[in-house]
Amino acid sequence: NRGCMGNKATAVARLSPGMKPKCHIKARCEIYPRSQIKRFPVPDDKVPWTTKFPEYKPVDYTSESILKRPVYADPDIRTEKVDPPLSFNGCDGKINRVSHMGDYELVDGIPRNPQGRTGLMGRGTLGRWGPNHAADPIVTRWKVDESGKIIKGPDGKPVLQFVSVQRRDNHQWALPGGMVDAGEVVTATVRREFGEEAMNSIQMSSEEKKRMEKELDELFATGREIFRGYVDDPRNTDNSWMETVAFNFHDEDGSCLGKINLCAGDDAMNVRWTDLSGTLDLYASHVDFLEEVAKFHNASW
Ligand code: RP5
Repeated sequence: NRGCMGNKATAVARLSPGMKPKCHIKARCEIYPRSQIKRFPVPDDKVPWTTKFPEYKPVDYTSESILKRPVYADPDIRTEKVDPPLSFNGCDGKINRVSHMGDYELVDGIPRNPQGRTGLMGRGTLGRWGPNHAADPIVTRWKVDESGKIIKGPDGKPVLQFVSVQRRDNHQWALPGGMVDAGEVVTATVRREFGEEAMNSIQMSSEEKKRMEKELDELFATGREIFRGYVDDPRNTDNSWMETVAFNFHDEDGSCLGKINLCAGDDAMNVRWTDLSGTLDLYASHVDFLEEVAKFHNASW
């Protein structure tokens, strides 16, 4: 049953033309995030499951905090009998286990990363077996000088700016995205996460929150889907991985964003406007989404 409640993430990978899924790199980072666990090294040519790799012995790691079963985490299906079994490639009530990349394989009942080997099995710090769904807002405006004239980049094209946050867990700059809550639609996730991470809505009074919701209405009314699929996230494992839907909310004349007060909150320690450019170094595969945004607006890259 694909008719998941809430999250309308579906099984179709909608990569824009020319945006081929790349071989994952960050999902093979040497040391697994927030641990001292070393991944089994996987050379580029051994990433696809279809390539034989008899010496492959991935490290088995699921963090203590995930094994303690916070609300968003699945049971350990390798050690516990789960009845009824988790509905992989389908939905468990409000939990969406459908991949944007199409059906994923199950090996001995355990999902297998559709992008290939990562050097680590288990769930690492991810809660779900299989896809862990997120959503990312890409809020953009043109960069202007004091007189309001749009500034051009070295390639002569106008420069776009986007709202970036500095992640508290690894201090890397990233899009202010986050996990889709059970039953939540992705369009609600992007708006909620933007509020929490880039406007610090969690610390607002109900009055301030109401005002913020109004300010965000206009900006979030027209979003364009930029990317839907696998994220090359350093937390990915052979059995659990991140997927996202990224939307671009563009304020052409700066009128919506003029009213918005950026303030870091929740998992973000800093927030700022950052110029789009091919030299950006961002968390996971966020740079790839921004390149698409630059192309769409014919902006400097
Ligand atoms: C990335 O992790 C997604 O693109 C999204 O930005 C983020 C969601 O995870 P948390 O920020 O909630 O840790 O893969």
